[in-house]
Amino acid sequence: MKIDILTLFPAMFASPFNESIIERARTRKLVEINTVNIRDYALGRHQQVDDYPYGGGAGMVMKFDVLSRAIGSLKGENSRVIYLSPQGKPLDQDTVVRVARQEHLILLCGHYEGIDERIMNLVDEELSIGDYVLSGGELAAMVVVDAVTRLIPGVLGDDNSSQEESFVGGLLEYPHYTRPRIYQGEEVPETLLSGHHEQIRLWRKKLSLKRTLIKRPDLLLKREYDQEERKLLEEILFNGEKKTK
Ligand code: 9D3
Repeated sequence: MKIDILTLFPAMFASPFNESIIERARTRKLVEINTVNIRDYALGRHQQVDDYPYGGGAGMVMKFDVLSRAIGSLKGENSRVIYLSPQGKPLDQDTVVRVARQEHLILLCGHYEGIDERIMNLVDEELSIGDYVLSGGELAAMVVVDAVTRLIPGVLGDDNSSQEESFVGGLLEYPHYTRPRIYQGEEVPETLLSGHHEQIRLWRKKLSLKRTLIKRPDLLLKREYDQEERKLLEEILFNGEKKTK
């Protein structure tokens, strides 16, 4: 996977891409990430990247000709141009999975009041990372790169991909514990110490369901349930009592 990021602030990307999982994926050539300075495609003495809006009003607008040259120089057969914008579709894991299947991403970051609307003819997809106001598309692009990179085969190790699928669109994670077993009177749940793998599996599943019910009921509604999950949900909802029917 190759990812080109078009930005006026390439320096913002240095440290997030040089740490942890993304750094390792880059070193292992599983992903190639390039930041491209939009200003490199601006002409003239002043390398102007924005201009006053036609029709007047406050703020500046990023120039279409500059962005068009930039995108044109990067675009190939299998490129997907993604514009990070507050007006985009809010990012979710299904979108991340779909985007991660692409061969080449061009991520366009806006940073001014706006961008000349004609750019939309060169954009394949418009993504937001949520309903709050950022000062530019750069942090959003980093979020996309991070979420996508960890799905590239080999990045996390192979046993993770199946786990990923069962989690995605599903439930919140169960609670984790490690040593010490008791600290300041707080104990690790007994079941986890039992060594009964099946009991532990059911305990974890139940706590995933319970946690999702309490913290993210919206996720519970989106999901389908097998027999075992129905039984656990019943136990949660009816406080352990068996339904007599
Ligand atoms: C004066 C401009 N704003 C009116 C409220 C519109 C606006 C334009 C550009 C607000 C923020 C931005 C910069 N944000 C992004 O480029 C952005 C973003 C975001 O702000 N929130 C969530 N996802 C994204 S993706 C890109």
